[in-house]
Amino acid sequence: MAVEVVMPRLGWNMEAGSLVRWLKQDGEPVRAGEVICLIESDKGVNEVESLDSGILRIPLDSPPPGVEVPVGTVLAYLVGPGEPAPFGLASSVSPIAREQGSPGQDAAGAGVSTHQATPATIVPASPTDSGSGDRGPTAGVLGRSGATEPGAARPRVEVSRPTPRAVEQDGGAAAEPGGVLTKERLLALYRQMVEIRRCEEELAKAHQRGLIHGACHTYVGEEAIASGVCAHLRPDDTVLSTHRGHGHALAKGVRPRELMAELFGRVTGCSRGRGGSMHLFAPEVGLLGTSGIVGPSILLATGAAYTFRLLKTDRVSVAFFGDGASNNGAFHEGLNLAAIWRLPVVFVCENNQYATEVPLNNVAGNPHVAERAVAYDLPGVRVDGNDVVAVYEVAGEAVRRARAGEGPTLLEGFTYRTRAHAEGMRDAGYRTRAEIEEWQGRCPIKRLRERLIAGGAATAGELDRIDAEVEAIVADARQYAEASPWPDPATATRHVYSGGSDACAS
Ligand SMILES: Cc1ncc(C[n+]2csc(CCOP(=O)(O)OP(=O)(O)O)c2C)c(N)n1
Ligand SMILES: [Mg+2]
Repeated sequence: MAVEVVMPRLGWNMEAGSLVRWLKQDGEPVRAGEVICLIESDKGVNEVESLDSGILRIPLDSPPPGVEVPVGTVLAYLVGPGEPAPFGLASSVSPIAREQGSPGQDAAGAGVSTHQATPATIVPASPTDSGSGDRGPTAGVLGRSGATEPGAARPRVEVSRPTPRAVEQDGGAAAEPGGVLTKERLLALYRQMVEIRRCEEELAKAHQRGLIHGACHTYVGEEAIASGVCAHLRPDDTVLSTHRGHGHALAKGVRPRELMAELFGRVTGCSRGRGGSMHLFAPEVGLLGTSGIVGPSILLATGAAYTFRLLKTDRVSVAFFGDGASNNGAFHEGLNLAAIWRLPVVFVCENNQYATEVPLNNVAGNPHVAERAVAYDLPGVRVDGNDVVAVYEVAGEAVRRARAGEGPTLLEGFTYRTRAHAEGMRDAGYRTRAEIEEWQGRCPIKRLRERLIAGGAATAGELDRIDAEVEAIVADARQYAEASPWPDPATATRHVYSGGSDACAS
């Protein structure tokens, strides 16, 4: 099916832009992640990466270079081999104008390409690994630690909170959290990473069309870390995350529908459409929040761990943060406090080597973040953050330690984001295309896929089936998000203060 290539939104308030030139010719094959054209907007000239693979077909009536057209205008198509180009069907109406209307028509992302294989050591499934889909105890999720059932103390909530998927068991979760890596668990890790990737690609497309308001920092390339860590967590364990938090939310149990609806600003979103990309909350699955402020996830997770200690539970708290945050004072304060009180917290630094455009190597006396653990007398472990099996293994030990009362651990996942810092941002000048392409080749999904096939743990057909199932879930989520209602403007001041006070409504 032909995929539209549109005038992308580059910058949060860009309304129109013009083609500078195509970097691929009509009829040339394009690989997802390749730069296909240069676009000029009021922010300057940007390279634009394709989100799909296919053969580029540029209609004769495509807007020529230098002519300004609205964001969302169709510029070209990507078609499959032998597929005719749908010239003449192109709509020149900006999807921004269509926003209130019918759901989007986008095709979903490209297939998984081949890559070097590393044989895996696969542990056979034990008879007790029956595939029940149960991720652990759920009865206490809403009731433990005296937590208020979401909505209960807020009489004027417009929509009910979504059912936690860990409770609903929709097939996206492994059996008990953690444990020996059986085939079932490996497939669950694969599914989780594909789900994150496909959601991010769909969100990037929606952002390009101007359908997502505000910033959108994708997690493409880093999926192994959220997936490998959260696979050990129970629903009543908690996660605090960052501006790049979509993957953490999904891995902790937020469903694609609620994630997408939130980014589309709809009332069915996990934060009821009031938070957007950087303010995702789903306490019912243990997502205590993502945040646009760099650093506080470390302190908030330390606080959650202190609560778990005071309540005498065995719950575990996880802080995800970037390499940039490791130079924030919160890092020192959080790790020090957690160390002296031996709190049940796992600090997970996602070292993608840049803080926006600043290389960690330039701003850290010692860029090996895990080595800083020595200063607090904690275990510090650096792991290949693009190897989900390696992440799973080190995270398993860190979560075990925390749950057993042995104290905190600092994990550093060494990784890379293969898209721009945020959607629409220029992605040149501080890193090279060659570097990006090298890391695209280390894609954690491709790596696990090849490893599973080479090790005989799964067939290509089994993995293709998972891809197709996820594709359908993500397409459904996109339609659900677009079809969902906006929050009622009259309710804008609700939920600002705790207690559901109506005093703020006027
Ligand atoms: C306290 C604070 N300082 C600065 C910023 C601006 N800012 C937003 S994202 C970012 C880079 C963060 O880098 P890193 O922690 O490595 O996370 P990454 O974006 O690489 O995932 C910065 C500096 C901010 N949001 N909060
Ligand atoms: Mg970073």
